[in-house]
Parts: sequence; C-alpha cells; structure tokens
Amino acid sequence: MSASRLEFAETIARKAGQLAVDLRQHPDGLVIDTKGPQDFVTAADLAVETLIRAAIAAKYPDDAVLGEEGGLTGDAAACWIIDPIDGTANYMRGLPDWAISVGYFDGSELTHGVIFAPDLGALASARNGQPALLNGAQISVSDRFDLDQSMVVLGYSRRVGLNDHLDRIGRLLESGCEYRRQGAATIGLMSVATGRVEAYYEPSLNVWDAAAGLMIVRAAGGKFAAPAFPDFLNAPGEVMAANRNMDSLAALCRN
Ligand code: 2AM
Ligand code: CA
Ligand code: CA
Ligand code: CA
Repeated sequence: MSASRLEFAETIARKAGQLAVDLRQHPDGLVIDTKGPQDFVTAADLAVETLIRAAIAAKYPDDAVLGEEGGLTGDAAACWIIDPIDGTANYMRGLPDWAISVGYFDGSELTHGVIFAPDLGALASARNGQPALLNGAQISVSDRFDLDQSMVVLGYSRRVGLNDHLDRIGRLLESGCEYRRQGAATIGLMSVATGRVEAYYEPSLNVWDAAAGLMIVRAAGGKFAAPAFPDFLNAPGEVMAANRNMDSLAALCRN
C-alpha cells in the first residue's frame, strides 16, 4: 500500500484546513446557501473542495473523486472520498468540532484515511496494514467494556426521524452508558480511534462523512459496520464504529 498517497492526503488536508481557518476570518457572507433545516453551505465548503480536487487532478489525474459539494467526477474504480468541511454548523459558529476528511477507496477496499481538525490541532491518519496515528503517535481504541463506564457519540439524521433517536438515547442511559452529540461524524469517529469514547453511531450517514474515519478506526484496532463498498459510494446508510465491545454497544444503538 502506498505511503505516498497518505503523505499526499495529509499535506492536502493541512492546506485545506488552513484555507478554512483563513476564510473564517471574514464571517460576513460566509454562509451562501442552505440544504435544509440547520444544514448550511459556506463559501469555505466550496473553496476547500475546489482546492482538494485541484490537487488530486494534478497528482492523480486518473482517479475518480467523490465529494459532498461536487458529487462524483471521473469513472475510475479508484476513488478519493472527500468532505471538505465536516461539521459546517460548528465551523461557521466558531465551535471547534469540525474537520477536513480525505479517504481513498482503491477499487476494492478503503486503504487510506486522513482527518484534520484545525481547531483541535489533531491530524489522524491511517493506511492499510499500518497502525493509526494521531499527530504522528500511534493510537488505539479503548479497552473499556463496562457499559456504566462507556460513552457513545451519536449522530442524528432528519432522514430517519426523531423517535428512533430518542429511543436510542433512552436505551443508552438506562444501560448506564453516557452519550454525546458533537455534530461532526469525523470527530466522533476520531474519538473512537483515539480511545476517548467507546463507539460512534449514526442511522444514516453519507460515505464522505465516514470513509476516512472508518479506515482510521479499523487501523486503531476497532470494529465497524457500514454499507458495503462500492454500494456505499451511491447511497447513505447506517454506520457504527466501536472498540472491541461492538456487539453490546450496537445492540443498544440499533432500533
Ligand atoms: P456536514 O457538516 O459536512 O454537512 C452527520 O451527522 C453529518 O451530517 C455531519 O457530519 C454533518 O456534515 C451533517 N450535518 C448536516 N447538518 C447538520 C446539523 N445541523 N447538525 C449536525 N450535523 C449536520
Ligand atoms: Ca454539508
Ligand atoms: Ca459531513
Ligand atoms: Ca461537509
């Protein structure tokens, strides 16, 4: 597996993060569109995706690219999967939980993932067969098994509905688990990979929210369940990632 692709992804994620930080210096006019309730598009989402796409086109012109803002371009089986800013609602308010997400699917499996969270000073990365790293140091999922000491990060999708979400919170609290909602799938998945929380669950997630994070969780010794590739490139689905207590935590999260 290629180290140069990972180095490329790390470099472009850092440049993209710096661009987003710079653009936030001028918050007037930053929000340019909305996709739905509480779902904003800023000038930075578009500028960052454009930057990443230009870098990929220059270095890997044969690869396809799937990004939240620009959709799928190219017809190669090998595909970069990017979310220019995951957690836009946090980013535009100055809340720290947002990240650049760059994943790579080589045509048969996920092989590379980079998440860069500028406000957290965190760059998590992994490639196939190598340990996951946070700012260059090896990370691993937690070995906590007791539910009454465990924490699960939840995402919420308006695609799925409120009652399932409330039921899930009820089951988790009754079991003794604690829960959080950070508003950025990348940050939740990175928290699983670093062992800070035991699991991440979201009932309907897009592949650009999840690809890099799932790669990093797996390299950190964790488990995940998600739609199979390449189908996941075409439609959102249920995503769960956890430490080795996956089965018990998944039973609480799934409706
Ligand atoms: P986005 O910021 O890239 O759009 C999964 O929860 C994903 O849904 C998030 O990572 C986020 O990605 C997106 N999302 C859209 N609107 C959201 C909102 N109001 N709160 C949290 N996440 C939201
Ligand atoms: Ca968005
Ligand atoms: Ca996202
Ligand atoms: Ca996004």
